[in-house]
Amino acid sequence: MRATDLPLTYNAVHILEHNLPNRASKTALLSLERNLTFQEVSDETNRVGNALKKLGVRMGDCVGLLAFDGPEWVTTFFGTLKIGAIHAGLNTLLTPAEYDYMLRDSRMRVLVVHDKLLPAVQGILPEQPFLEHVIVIGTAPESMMSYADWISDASPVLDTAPTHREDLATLNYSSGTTGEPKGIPHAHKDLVLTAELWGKNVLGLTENDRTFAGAKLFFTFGTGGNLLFPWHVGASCVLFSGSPRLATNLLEMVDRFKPTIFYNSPTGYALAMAVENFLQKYDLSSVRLCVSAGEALPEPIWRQWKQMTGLDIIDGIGATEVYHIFISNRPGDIRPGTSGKPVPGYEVRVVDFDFKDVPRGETGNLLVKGESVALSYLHQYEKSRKTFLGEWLFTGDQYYVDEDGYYHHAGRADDMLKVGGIWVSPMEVEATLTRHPAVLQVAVVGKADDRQLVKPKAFIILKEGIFPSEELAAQLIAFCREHMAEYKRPRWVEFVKELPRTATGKIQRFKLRD
Ligand code: 3UK
Repeated sequence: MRATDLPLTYNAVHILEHNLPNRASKTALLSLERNLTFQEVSDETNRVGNALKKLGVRMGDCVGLLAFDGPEWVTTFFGTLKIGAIHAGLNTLLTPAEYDYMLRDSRMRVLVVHDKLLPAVQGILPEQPFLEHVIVIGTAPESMMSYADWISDASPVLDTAPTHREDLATLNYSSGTTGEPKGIPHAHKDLVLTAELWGKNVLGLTENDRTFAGAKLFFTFGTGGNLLFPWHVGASCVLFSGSPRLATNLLEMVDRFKPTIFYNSPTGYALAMAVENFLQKYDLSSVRLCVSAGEALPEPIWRQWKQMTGLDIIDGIGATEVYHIFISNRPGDIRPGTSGKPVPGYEVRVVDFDFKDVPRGETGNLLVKGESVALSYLHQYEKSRKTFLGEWLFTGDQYYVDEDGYYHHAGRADDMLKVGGIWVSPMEVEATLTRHPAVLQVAVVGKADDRQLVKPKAFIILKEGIFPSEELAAQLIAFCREHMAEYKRPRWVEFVKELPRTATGKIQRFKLRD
């Protein structure tokens, strides 16, 4: 599929509404709160769209959504798109200062917020220069309107705004590892393109599938994987309003709602396997395929999951700038420990800092080109110029390609270390340490030694019942000597209780550098 295959006037609400002629009464969405058919989602979406219009929202205006995954998230999302407004999906784990930045930066006019998340924004609401209305999912305080009241007398009939396929549909803020959050705008076409190119063509979703994700809908990994892609093929999704950080929450959802496709982060898979006797306690037999993204999936985790559950994990690298996954393993063609091969519809290059292609096997910077790539960041000219290089997106990732054409992630350009003049991927050191039986989680960063030469340092969380000691630290370093080129070994080991992570689970190595 090419963008030009879409009609010029195209609105991504089609991903929902194409199901109405033949699947109106099929359950589209399952959740602990309520289940909805495609018809019910569509009716409520129209009510939201009409209610937004009544507030004065017009094409091109921004509507923010700060909510847990559930029916209202979905109807607000599609209601916003259908009237041609721009949806801003806000991460539910941020601080008031970050929300303040996003509300201003996006020029948000309406915010739909879950009652439980209201405290995180209440303090910054009075000072907002652009925000006009706040709608509360759940119980609204005196001064605000509840979602239920808001849509109660709105009509379930609504015409679709005549959006251009290149009109903006969504805005996501990428937490990143450094600096201000970056607003990443995507067009209506990007949503359906990724659904077709990866969801249908690579993952092989069919209408018989039922998806479930540890990744939340505010993250494009979740919006795509657990909403747009299943609905693009007429499949159903399972939404969970609770925290994915507790592995038992996710396992219970799988046991109860019987999804066929399960998306999670590598950390999520590791945490699930750390739950004692999880296979005896939870029935995972409905699942036919697992997906991992957000960070590289280490080969040992892939193998252990396969050994314990019999299930394959499809690891693919995606980015908010691309909307979704653009290099991926695929069913029947998996090379554990790699990101797989470029997704048809995308082109990738691995280049040096002069933008010359590096020879196969050598590590370089990953560039990607494809029709779902955003055009720029919002209000960030300098960062945009460094990232959106004409047709090519500079991902900031380091990759090498093996002799069989599989793409191996070798860390972020910004996390890579030069040790004795040679590149060391902190992630490779981490992967090695993770194979040691005492290690639960690990992060490796560069630290300057007494001669101001950078060497790797490991921050390690030990498994339960194992305690820090100098002997153990020495053993771990010896383990690295044994399993890697010697220069890559960490020179220091620090045992910690926690590692700093972004809201989407990526280790924030910059916070560990001093
Ligand atoms: C890293 C990976 C190795 C990589 C995302 C799937 O993660 C997503 O988007 P973000 O904008 O981050 C992008 C960056 O994360 N990364 C993601 N996946 C992998 N590294 N292996 C992977 N499988 O550094 C990339 O540049 O938060 C993932 C779908 C949609 C997404 N937005």
